[in-house]
Amino acid sequence: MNFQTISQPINQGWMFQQESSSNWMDAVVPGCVHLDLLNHNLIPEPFFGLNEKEIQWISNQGWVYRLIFDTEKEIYKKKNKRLCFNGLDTYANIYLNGEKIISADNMFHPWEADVSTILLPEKNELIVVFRSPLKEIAPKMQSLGHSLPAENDQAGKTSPFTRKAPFHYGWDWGPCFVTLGIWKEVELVGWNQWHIEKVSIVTNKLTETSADLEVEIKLMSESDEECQVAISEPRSGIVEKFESNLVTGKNIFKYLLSIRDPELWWPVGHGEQPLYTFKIVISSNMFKQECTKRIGIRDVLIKREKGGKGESFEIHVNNQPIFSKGANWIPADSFTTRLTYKDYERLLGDAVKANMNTLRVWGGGIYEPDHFYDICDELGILVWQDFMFACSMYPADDMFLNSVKKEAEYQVNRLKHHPSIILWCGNNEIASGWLSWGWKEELPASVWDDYKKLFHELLPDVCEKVDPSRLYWPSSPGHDLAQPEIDQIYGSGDNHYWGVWHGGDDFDAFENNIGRFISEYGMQSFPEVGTIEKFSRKKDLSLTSKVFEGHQKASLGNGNVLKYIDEYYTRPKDFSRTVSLSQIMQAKAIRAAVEVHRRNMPFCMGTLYWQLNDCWPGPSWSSIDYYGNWKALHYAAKKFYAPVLVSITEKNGQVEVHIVNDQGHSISGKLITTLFLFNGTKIKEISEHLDIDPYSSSKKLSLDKEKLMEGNNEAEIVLKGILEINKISIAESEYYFSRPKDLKLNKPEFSVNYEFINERHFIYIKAKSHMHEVHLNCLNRRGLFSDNYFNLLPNEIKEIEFIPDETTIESKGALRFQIKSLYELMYE
Ligand code: BMA
Repeated sequence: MNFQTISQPINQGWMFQQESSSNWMDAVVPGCVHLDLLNHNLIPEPFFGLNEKEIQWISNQGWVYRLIFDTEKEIYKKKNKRLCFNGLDTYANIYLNGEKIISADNMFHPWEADVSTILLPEKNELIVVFRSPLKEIAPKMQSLGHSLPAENDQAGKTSPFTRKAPFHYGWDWGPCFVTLGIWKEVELVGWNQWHIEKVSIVTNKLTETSADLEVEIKLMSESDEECQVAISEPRSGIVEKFESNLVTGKNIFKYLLSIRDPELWWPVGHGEQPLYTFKIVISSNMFKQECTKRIGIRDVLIKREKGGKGESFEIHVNNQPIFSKGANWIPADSFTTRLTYKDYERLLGDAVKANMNTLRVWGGGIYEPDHFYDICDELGILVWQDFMFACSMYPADDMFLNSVKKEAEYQVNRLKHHPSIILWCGNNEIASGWLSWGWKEELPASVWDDYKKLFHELLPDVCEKVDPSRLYWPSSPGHDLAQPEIDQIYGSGDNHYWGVWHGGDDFDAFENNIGRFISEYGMQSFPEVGTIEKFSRKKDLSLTSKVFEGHQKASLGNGNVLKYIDEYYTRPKDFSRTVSLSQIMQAKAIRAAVEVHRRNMPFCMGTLYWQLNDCWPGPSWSSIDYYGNWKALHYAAKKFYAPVLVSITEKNGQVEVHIVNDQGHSISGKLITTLFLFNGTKIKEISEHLDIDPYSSSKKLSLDKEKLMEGNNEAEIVLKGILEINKISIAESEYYFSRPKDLKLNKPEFSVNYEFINERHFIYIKAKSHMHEVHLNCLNRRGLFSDNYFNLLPNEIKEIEFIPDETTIESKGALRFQIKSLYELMYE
């Protein structure tokens, strides 16, 4: 039996040229014009120096892509032939053999055309003519009479009018590269009598003993005929066969299936991630067609219960409240088409390595590719999914609304089977912008009516129709499903807290700005010197060089990083130390925030810092830089997001030790709280047996600070809390009573041993004196350390494993490590 539908990839052999030129050059599809020009050395490396500015001309031009291709015989024989562009960025007319078949204006959904009558067996000419997205919009804007806010847009503020990744136009952590191109795969699809358009599998009802699923198959047929539908799934043992009748036109088949004693999908840290892979085979007289769909079975609910100032915002998975720990995700490259599966695997793996269980796909980027969500399903990462609207007001004319409708329907349909996705969110910070950033005062009220049409009518309608199982949350931050009249309320819904960084507040301010779910807050740092060297010449390695400033996109800029360094640390003598210290400062800020949020569980049930990753090398709020290097913050996250946290704080003259347990089981252990002088002398030790409830946060110890100190100098004291089970430490934390710049740090003395055992690299550091913020760096190999940025007391020995990056080429010779601490950064 032959396959009913077959497809031919149309990605090889493309050429491109500037519109007015006649010089065809090889192109890579999927790709974009910037990368094609780079491949031909026609533009300089976009991230290097100030090259960003030099290549802005690209987006003002028209670009043409062309392919001559033969149709595969089997496809040509098919009665119906469809050409499908899975993604076009963005304004393009497409011609096949001289006939216009597609006119595209939205990068976020596929564009298809029936080419049955145009396609030739050989030498088809396919031409894609891209128009400049900037020039396209300029006349439209003029006729509007007012502009729409788009503060991050560095290319003429046209971005709100175009359904294209907002960050392409620049952001406060990324460059402006307004790309054009065929950014997703192209394929030719052929079939005869019938064709599967869509398959969806949803869980209708979930009880402890069974999961009731509904499989829906949408088919188009050109005849009435009998068919058989076979559905199988190995994990559950499902093997079912159904007899059906196809009718001419649209067919929707629905089948109810039940999985007995389903294995439930859980976020990482709370259980396993079993996935069920369904195979659906449809066969008629002469043909068959099959497809697969992988799902996870779980129940998800965002509990919004009234109380206090407003409503809670709690993620419940399988009736279990989950404290959400993670970060905001931005596109991992300015040119996303060159990202590989491995890039996604590494970044998402790094999120889990740092004990994260949630990522927010932020609305200024792209709807990520299928494998992003597949990997999240496999790793147990919960995904907060924004629609791609951020920090701008948007038009709502019929054409725009229709375009968004098509985009939203496509994306929700594409993604809804992923167990990892927990909610749909309309936009990033647009309600805030209108209500608090002065937009309301400057713009006509009709702009707010347009907002309503998009985020309170169109998008919730699509979600309700296509995926009623998830919450649609109109905007982040938000406190209500209705169009809001006031901006965020701390104590209701989700919050973005930017008093630290944008508002210049001290880190203590996190304590006074706790919400029910904090979906953004952050602190900038500089990426490591090796990363900066990739875009700078030696002479540019300074905070005030044009190149370094050119890579700093935030308005408060490098000065704000220095301001925070100055508040907590002593400013280093040179650039490289300042870079390292910026990371230590950033980690300190975010740790302060997360510990506050976790201590306040269950009032607060989620914390996502801004931002996990970068789209290019430069200063930003990320914890992992563009090249995948972990900043100090990412190492800190591994500790402050650990399932069990010891958190020490001061309040009203009391020193408090809190324990947070994110696990579903209770803990019986010993909390040992010890006050040390930096010279190693133990001033006091309090040891207590504790029973800690599952999913709990509680104050376990409260000590009068004055008594505790016994008159010792705060500047040379550290309080250490260790939670032990059977003499093994499961969580520990150190607390210093002064800001680092006021601590009495001495030049560290230590010895180091290196061992290579069973192909593994171990480093042992034995401290002879107190060492604060000890950090290791491997000088000739990329890799990760099992721990980094830690403190040691005299005579403490720390074992650290170095795990080299498998993908980098083995460098010759022994590994060389550099070990430094805060002292060397501030005083040498
Ligand atoms: C947030 C985000 C981004 C921005 C970040 C840092 O509010 O939504 O728009 O990059 O702040 O300013």
